Amino acid sequence: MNQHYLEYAPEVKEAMEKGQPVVALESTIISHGMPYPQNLETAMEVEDIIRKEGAVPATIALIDGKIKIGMTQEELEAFAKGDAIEKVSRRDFPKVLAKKTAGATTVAATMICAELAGIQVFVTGGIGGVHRGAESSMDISADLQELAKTNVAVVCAGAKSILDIGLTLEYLETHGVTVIGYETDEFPAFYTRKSGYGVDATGENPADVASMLQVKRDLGLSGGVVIANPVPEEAEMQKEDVDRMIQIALTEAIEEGIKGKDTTPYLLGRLKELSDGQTLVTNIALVKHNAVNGAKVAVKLNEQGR
Ligand code: PSU
Ligand code: MN
Repeated sequence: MNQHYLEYAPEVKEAMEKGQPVVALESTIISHGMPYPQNLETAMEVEDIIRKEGAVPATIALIDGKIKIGMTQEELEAFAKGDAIEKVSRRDFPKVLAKKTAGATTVAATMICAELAGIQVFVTGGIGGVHRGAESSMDISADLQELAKTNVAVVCAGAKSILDIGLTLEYLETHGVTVIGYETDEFPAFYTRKSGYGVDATGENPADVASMLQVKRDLGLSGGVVIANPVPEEAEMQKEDVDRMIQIALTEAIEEGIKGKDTTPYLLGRLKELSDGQTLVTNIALVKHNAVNGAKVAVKLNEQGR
């Protein structure tokens, strides 16, 4: 692999040289997942949470022909404000890097970059999945393919019910992706703590989660792991409210002819409007909570790996 595509922020480089735990973060959530200025505030707060837990954050993006492993304050601001920032998944690397444009990395793309950089733990909000109606649209997020093959543990709050959660879990099972519930035996549904679906294993605490990741590493089992961490109770939404708004947003998306990579940002934006901003408040709370627990896991994994 040509390491010259990778450009490390000084903080990240130093941490890696010293063998300290590093946690990857995505940039699509900044450019396409949340509005300004909440996106910028959240990105900075999440980085600080990770530092407080004793790990080093590396927010990942494609800028000027390079894969940035750790972004500067100016870059974070540009990605938060920018409207010319492309949403980058696996298929977009050749174009965006060769043409030296700016790209925000999705879960799939961030996993690719994290693996190239040797980062084992990645914190985000929610993963993409099998969309409802995928029988006809064939809309299955590239995030799932990436989890099937790329060796990074993804800490998230489960999958939103804009997706078909049952089919998403079937897909992960088929591809051998372990789904760990963080202190829960139920797969969380992003805005709510419960989905009605179980997980493959419960991680009782950070060390317990890290020990499962360690076994996977020892055996050389390739592919990702989902660490599903439910939204904190105080920030959880009512299932009936979420279901009702999702129905409206999905119907509108079909009416408006929204397709492909525009679907997820469109639905997130509409849910925020329909909920008078409540989905955004919940989204921010769950990302921060993921940062706390993801960093704890990265710290334990780093200790065990020594
Ligand atoms: N879920 C969110 N916020 C987000 C995303 C998902 O709550 O910003 C982003 C992530 O970057 C994820 C991507 O990888 O959407 C999935 O998009 P798609 O469904 O087009 O694969
Ligand atoms: Mn899609």
